[in-house]
Amino acid sequence: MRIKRDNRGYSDKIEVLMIAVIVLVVNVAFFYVGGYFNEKGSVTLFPAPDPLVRYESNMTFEGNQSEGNSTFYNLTLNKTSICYINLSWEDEDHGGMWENEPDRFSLEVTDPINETEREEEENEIGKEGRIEIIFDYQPYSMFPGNWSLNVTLEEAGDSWAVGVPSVGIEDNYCNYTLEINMVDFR
Ligand SMILES: [Ca+2]
Ligand SMILES: [Ca+2]
Ligand SMILES: [Ca+2]
Repeated sequence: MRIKRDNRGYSDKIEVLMIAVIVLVVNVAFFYVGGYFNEKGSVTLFPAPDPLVRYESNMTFEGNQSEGNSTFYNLTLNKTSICYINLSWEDEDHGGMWENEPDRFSLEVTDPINETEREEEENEIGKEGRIEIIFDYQPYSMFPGNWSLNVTLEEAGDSWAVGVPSVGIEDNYCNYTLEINMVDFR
């Protein structure tokens, strides 16, 4: 009987040891498989997906636009999650005696699925003018395709002599910069 009791005690110890080993193995397995506790406290067996990588590509065009006329751009752009289209211009400075009235541009952009956005702005006197149009497809992306852009100098305000309103210099044109910035997450 004693021997049997001793044996039973010994086998109980083995069972406890086995359980301890299993717990240790499971913990180590979790560590290597990448299991982790998420914020809610439940266990996930797979690691979180890699964060998306940001890809960027740019195009820049410069032009000299005559008053009342347009320049069209037909472009094939990359796959993009967000497309920023920026038109900027600086009205000519005719010197301290002259005040050059604002130039007013419009920018119209059509994407590959025929969505169109149009903005029209004039510069403050003596300052840079700017139009920004943003196409945001997040969390999706627009496939590579044809975009059309239309830059129009709607009006080029003329220069007038300060204090002599009837004396002017014609302003018939304006230089501009058109920038396209495509951002994609993959
Ligand atoms: Ca003019
Ligand atoms: Ca002007
Ligand atoms: Ca001008």
